[in-house]
Amino acid sequence: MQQADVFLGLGSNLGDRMRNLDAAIDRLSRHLCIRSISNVFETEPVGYDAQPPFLNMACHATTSLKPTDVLHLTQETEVEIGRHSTFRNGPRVIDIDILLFGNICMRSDALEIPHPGIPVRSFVLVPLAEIAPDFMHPSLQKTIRQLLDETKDRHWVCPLHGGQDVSAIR
Ligand code: PH2
Ligand code: MG
Ligand code: MG
Repeated sequence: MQQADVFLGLGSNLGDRMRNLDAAIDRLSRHLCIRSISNVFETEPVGYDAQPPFLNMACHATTSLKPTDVLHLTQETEVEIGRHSTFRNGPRVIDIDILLFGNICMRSDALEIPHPGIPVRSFVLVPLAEIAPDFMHPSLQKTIRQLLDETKDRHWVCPLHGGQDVSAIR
């Protein structure tokens, strides 16, 4: 099968958040070809206030796997890193979401691609815009940079380490 570009969004707000993100990238890299990762941002919780701030980042990979296979990989990886089920928008050790998968648009009970949160979540758009500013959202027909410019989401998103490239110090 042909290689497809897949963009993942990662988040953690329980335990050693940076270590959880690191472990996720490390495990994903055994099955996907990781092309780039964004900086890590500390972000205000969205959807449920009474929880610690998240660390969020995005990752670009190429793969010959199908979207459902990547979904299973992300779910397996979440469990391996120690995710236990909480509630919708609640705190989590690790969350790995498929944001974009080439120009595929699909919707099932288990999986919606593109991720519906992209245009309305700055914690997704800011890291994604670092690694894929010119990528065209296949259904909205706008680039990630445009979606970031236009989003109305005003929850805070702060670069860690003063905007330094954290991949260099990890
Ligand atoms: N994930 C959620 C709900 N709210 N808020 C932030 N800041 N970052 C997240 O990753 C996040 C969230 C559900 O997946
Ligand atoms: Mg999520
Ligand atoms: Mg998720």
